[in-house]
Amino acid sequence: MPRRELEALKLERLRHIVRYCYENVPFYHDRFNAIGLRPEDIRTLKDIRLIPPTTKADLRDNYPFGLFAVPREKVVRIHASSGTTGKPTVVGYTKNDLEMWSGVMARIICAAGVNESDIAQISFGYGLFTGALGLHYGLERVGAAVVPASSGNSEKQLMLMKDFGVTTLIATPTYAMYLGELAAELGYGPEDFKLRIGLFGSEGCTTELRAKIEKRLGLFATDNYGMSELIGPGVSGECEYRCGLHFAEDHFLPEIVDPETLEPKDEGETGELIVTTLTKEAMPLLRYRTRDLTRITTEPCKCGRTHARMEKVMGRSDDMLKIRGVNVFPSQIESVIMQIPQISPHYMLYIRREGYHDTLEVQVELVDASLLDSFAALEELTANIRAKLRVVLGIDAKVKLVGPKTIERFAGGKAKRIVDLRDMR
Ligand code: DLL
Repeated sequence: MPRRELEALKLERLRHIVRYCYENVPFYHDRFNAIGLRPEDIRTLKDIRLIPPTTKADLRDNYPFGLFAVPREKVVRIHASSGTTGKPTVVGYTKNDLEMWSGVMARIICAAGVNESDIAQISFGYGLFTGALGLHYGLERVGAAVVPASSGNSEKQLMLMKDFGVTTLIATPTYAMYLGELAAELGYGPEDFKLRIGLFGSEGCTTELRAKIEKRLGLFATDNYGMSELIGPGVSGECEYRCGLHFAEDHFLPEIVDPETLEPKDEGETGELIVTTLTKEAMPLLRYRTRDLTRITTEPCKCGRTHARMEKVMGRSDDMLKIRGVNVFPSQIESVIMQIPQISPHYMLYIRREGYHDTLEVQVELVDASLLDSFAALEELTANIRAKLRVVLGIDAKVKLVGPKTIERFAGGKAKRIVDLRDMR
């Protein structure tokens, strides 16, 4: 679609969704009223700035279904991702939302070169995580044969890939690299597989790491981006030229702002991505702060697509970490630590990459040194903290107990509790 038409479509959809939110979501109704904003005040795309941003905290405050714009009977799917506290961030879909989702996914899948002759193995975990089902329905829409392998059981993954002649791998880049390593260990080379395309996403990946994965597995990989709150994967994805991720602008309206002042950034400048869902029915969001840092260009792409392109995510404006594809907030860890009387509120997090596997170590400090004398008591406490972390984070962490007053206090400064030792290359 020529950009001029696209801009007109975006405005029409924006005006519709603003009114829809105002009329159907009490949260937005109250928010607008509180500042005297009326849906009809949004006359141009720029007027979007009059609307206060929506944040993860707003989702948390309205947990679980408070932001739904439709009656419960219209919701046909519910997903969730980790929130900053123990409670997940919830998202609902109507039938139309699922149609739209598989549509935007199908675009990314086609843009990567996948078609109905492909056999696609989905090695994202099936479950509340949006990655697996998002890709699943998109691939079926395109006509590829889906192998819903889910994550884990890596030797079997390789066996399926080899025996079924899988041509397309869907995974996080880290897991794809892990599979490549394991294949080499088991004596397989790229020639043992029929892989040709990889669709990777859900976490960042440097060009260097991607090149390594491509070589090991013998495929061509594209990056795709999304987040549960907005829909899941499907928000943007690379075409065969891999010069930015085409944004599904007819469904998701992007803005780039300064994360501190929220002032708009010019095209091409780096800042935080804010997204308004233009067509979602069950849980539309106005100006959602993604916390992802990137920049956007509307320059034409060699592929002919007119949708704007965003650069690979360059970082976050908050402290969220992706560990083995799972979103982890230090505040979640803190909430667990605070509940345990035998340990102090001081902690350190060490994230390492062992081979191609991310590990999280939580170092906590004992309040009472006498506990150090009892191995059994230490073991029990460690196991207890690990179990609690597992419930809240959804992944296993290593827990290391250290003596009282041994963890740095960061007096006067901003605490630097996270040590990310991963070499992303
Ligand atoms: O990760 C959705 C998804 C699944 C996207 C599968 C692509 C493929 P969440 O679990 O809610 O959703 O995590 C969203 O992950 O705000 C980014 O920080 C990060 N992220 C997602 N895709 C990419 C990417 C899914 N391609 C958060 N590159 C987002 C870098 C990414 N970071």
